[in-house]
Amino acid sequence: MQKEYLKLGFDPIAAGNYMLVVFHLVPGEGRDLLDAASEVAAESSTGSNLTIGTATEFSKSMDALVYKIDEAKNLVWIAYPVDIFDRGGNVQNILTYIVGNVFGMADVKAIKALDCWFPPEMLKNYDGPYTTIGDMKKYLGIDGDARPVLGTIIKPKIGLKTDEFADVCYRFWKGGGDFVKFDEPQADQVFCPFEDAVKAIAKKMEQVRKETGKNKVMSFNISAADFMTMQKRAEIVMKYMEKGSYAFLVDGLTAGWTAVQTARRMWPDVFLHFHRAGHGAMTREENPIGYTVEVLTKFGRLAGASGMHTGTAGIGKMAGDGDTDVRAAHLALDKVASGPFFEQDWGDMKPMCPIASGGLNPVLLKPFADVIGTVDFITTMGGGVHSHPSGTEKGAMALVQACEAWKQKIDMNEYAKTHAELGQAVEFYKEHVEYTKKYAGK
Ligand code: CAP
Ligand code: MG
Repeated sequence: MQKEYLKLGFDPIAAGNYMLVVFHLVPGEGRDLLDAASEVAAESSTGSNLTIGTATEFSKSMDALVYKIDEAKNLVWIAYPVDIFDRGGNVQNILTYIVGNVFGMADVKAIKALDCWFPPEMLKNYDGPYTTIGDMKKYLGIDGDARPVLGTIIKPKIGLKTDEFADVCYRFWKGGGDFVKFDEPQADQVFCPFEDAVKAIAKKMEQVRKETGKNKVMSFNISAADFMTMQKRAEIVMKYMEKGSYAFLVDGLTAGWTAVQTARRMWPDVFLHFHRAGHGAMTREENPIGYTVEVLTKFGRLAGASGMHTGTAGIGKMAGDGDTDVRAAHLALDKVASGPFFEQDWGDMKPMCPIASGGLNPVLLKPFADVIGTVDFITTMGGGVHSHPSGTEKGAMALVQACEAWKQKIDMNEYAKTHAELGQAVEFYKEHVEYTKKYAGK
């Protein structure tokens, strides 16, 4: 037991200048909850497994403090002095403390960060989003239109050659879709070199803009092996594409938080799209070690992503609990929003928009839009558009029609009777997607 790190009853919010974390914690062999909690507080702040002789009065003032526990639920509340964090607004540094070594400690059998809270004075030191979905909607000319941004992901996930890739983008935009994204592994592959893809997409975007009179957006994955290459790819996009017509996608967990913040700081006026591939290892309900979707989403906003995948509220293909995803979406968007334990006031930090993706199709737009409680999100349907029986363009039209029906509060099945592409989608997805059945009937 490291008593130095225990201060039950202490009020860190009144004291000010503490970031708070609630952990679910199962002690290791021979440890009780308070004991294990003190070890976690030590390891995730100033200490080690032994009381060190080199500690000073000042260093002890930087100790993380266990200020509350709930034995029955295996919960511990730990307060972190904000001065221990890198003062360069560095998200990676915070995570290295609170979800770093503690995951590997023998003193704990399970540990999961369930929620966190940032004090107002701390928020000022982090970038937060600069470009928002509001800017994107303005560019798309839909800022007055109470609806989400309608998007797709190029599928197959990988393997299309340059012109094939650009053609799928064109067909989705021609069908009325707003937004296309690279799939998360699409980068600079031999069969679809990055610069060639950008040039081909730029041409197709120009063509569809002439044909439809509408602006469109493309989210290019600039994740790369190093920042110099990330920068090169970003510069290629900026060379060929009109400002506003592109977003930068970063695979935030596999490329890393520094990649996310580098993109945010180098190109603040470009929509920064945080794809969270790999998050399941930390966030899945059944994982005893990790952090929640809410915690991940809070750090995405702190780091300055303009939009982040936050799940489909249990309506799509990915595992995930509906309430969690809805909470995460509002933690991303709202000025004040509740996580599982804390209410976070983001002050004047701009909103980050939820990006809903994963097994969605036009039939699922309404149930998702109804449950998420905002129109400020981007929906990206990959399989749910490119598997439409009449192809991508009709798949996009079905998505647009599903959105029109939803906006006008017309029953989708009614609307489908006079909108063939949606009609086909309803029939097809009801047949081929198990979880769509229960929505197709309504
Ligand atoms: C969805 C997707 C997304 C995941 C991400 C995929 O494709 O492109 O990357 O949904 O999950 O590769 O599976 P579909 P999340 O539309 O074809 O399902 O948004 O939960 O991070
Ligand atoms: Mg994907």
